[in-house]
Amino acid sequence: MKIIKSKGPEIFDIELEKALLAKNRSLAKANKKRFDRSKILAIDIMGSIGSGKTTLIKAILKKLGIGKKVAVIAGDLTTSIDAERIEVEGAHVVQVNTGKECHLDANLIHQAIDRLKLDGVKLLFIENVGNLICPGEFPLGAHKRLVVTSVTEGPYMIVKHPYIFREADVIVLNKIDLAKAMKVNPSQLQKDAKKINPNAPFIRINALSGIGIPKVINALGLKT
Ligand SMILES: Nc1nc2c(ncn2[C@@H]2O[C@H](COP(=O)(O)OP(=O)(O)O)[C@@H](O)[C@H]2O)c(=O)[nH]1
Ligand SMILES: [Mg+2]
Repeated sequence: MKIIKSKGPEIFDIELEKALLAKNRSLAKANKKRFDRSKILAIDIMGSIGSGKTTLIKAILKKLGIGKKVAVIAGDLTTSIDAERIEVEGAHVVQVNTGKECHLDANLIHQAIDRLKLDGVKLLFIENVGNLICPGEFPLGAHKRLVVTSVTEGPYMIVKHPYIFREADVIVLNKIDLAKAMKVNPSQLQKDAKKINPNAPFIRINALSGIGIPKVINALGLKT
């Protein structure tokens, strides 16, 4: 733990146990090798509770229309609601309940892979547990990490969570239909994101209506 002295209030900077993170990273590498062996593209979907992770996965599946060739691992504290919502799109879904854990980790994914019927599966979505803090530090072995944020989370969501947005390969701003009502300026959020992570495409979407979904599909390197 570092204590940062500044002119304002005292700031405590707590680092997670290094060994724990290193172990997770090495398991993540093993997961990635496993995906590569099976020629599966794995995508980790992160974001706050209610940002639209499940709705986005459903919208992508609808647009791609490749049903059973897609598998989804749905992380949730205690329920299987999202797994059931995604299953109706025809994907094979495995639910991972994390109890009190605020993120999935590479070991949980390793166990979930064993439960997945991977024959013929080309694409795997992993819906991470909903928050913008813990999942960033725990790569799962996915080839791409996407962060969904939404205008209903207010104007400071990106500046307050630089670590997870830095981790992202693709950043998605959802619920643009509600931007005016929320008095949130999508261009400002885009500027905030570009400052933290200039390389990640920033895509504005409405996951319910489908606006922007083709751009997300393109940014993830998926084919329609
Ligand atoms: N207005 C609007 N609502 C959305 C949009 N995307 C998702 N929602 C709604 O937001 C709520 C949370 O979405 P969900 O996908 O369950 O979020 P998750 O917790 O991140 O998986 C649901 O009621 C969705 O219907 C959007 O683009 N616009
Ligand atoms: Mg969800």
